[in-house]
Amino acid sequence: MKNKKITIIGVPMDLGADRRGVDMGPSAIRYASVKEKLTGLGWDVQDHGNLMVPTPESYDVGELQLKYLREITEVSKELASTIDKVVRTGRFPLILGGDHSIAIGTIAGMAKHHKRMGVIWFDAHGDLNTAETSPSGNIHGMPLAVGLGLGHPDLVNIGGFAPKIQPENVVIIGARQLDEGERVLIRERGIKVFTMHDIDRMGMGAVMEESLKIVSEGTDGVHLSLDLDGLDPHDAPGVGTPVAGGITYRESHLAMEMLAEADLLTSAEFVEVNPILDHGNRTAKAAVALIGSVFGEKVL
Ligand code: 6HN
Ligand code: MN
Ligand code: MN
Ligand code: MN
Repeated sequence: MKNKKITIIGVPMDLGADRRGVDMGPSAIRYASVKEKLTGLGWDVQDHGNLMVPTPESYDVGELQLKYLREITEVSKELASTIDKVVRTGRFPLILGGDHSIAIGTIAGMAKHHKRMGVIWFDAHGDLNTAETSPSGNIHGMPLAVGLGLGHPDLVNIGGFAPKIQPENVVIIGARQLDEGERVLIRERGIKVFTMHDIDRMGMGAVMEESLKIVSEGTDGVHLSLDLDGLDPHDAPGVGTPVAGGITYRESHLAMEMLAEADLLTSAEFVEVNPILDHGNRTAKAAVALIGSVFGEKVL
């Protein structure tokens, strides 16, 4: 992050999840002063505004194992090309969601610029489902699989090439709810997962040291995809699919600070903030605090 120029892109996407409200995530994060936070840290911040996302009530859900596939595909393409343009101007893309299906577009856009991209997937979930394994048909449970080239061809082939990322360059941190098909995929592809069990045993410091190695070795860029439900629901109650027993506020800050020190990131997204389910915008405030840490905020 040499030139300290960021472009914020909001994606008010809620077609990938069952519960409405996550489309207000970008507004909640802006309201929690994300721009002021970054400006205060010396970044040149441009806000691209929000992409247009269709309203679910005015569209047909389509295939039940791939809800709103058509609309999500269109928004993903738009996001990928927006990110491509931002990167071409030498700016760091910071994407605000919206549900986690937006990572399909983010990864597609970034993979155009990074042949071997490392990915840090901070999440209670694996997001490694396909239509065949998904218990819900919700595409927000599928974006990491799509990046790996698995899933519906309309999603997998966005940008005209696949796969976008390789399993050996991916690390999942904070997992505590995986579906059976996801477990199989993790074993088959050898994806490194630090579950809550691992975080408890090793401590977040050691988990991050190993994670940074995995995403940096042989790669030419690193994307951070941070689902706020990776945090404990006590610290981030405003998410659609909360799972008890998550990463603490302090652990998550340590992770972000270690990422900042490593200076590896080439893009970042913060997703799944749902203000309707939140208490006093706490989850959006946590997102902004984490954004501060990952972009260089220090106590001393
Ligand atoms: N997220 N594994 C569940 C599913 O429906 O596929 C939950 C997915 C949650 C996705 O939180 O980004
Ligand atoms: Mn909407
Ligand atoms: Mn999640
Ligand atoms: Mn997720």
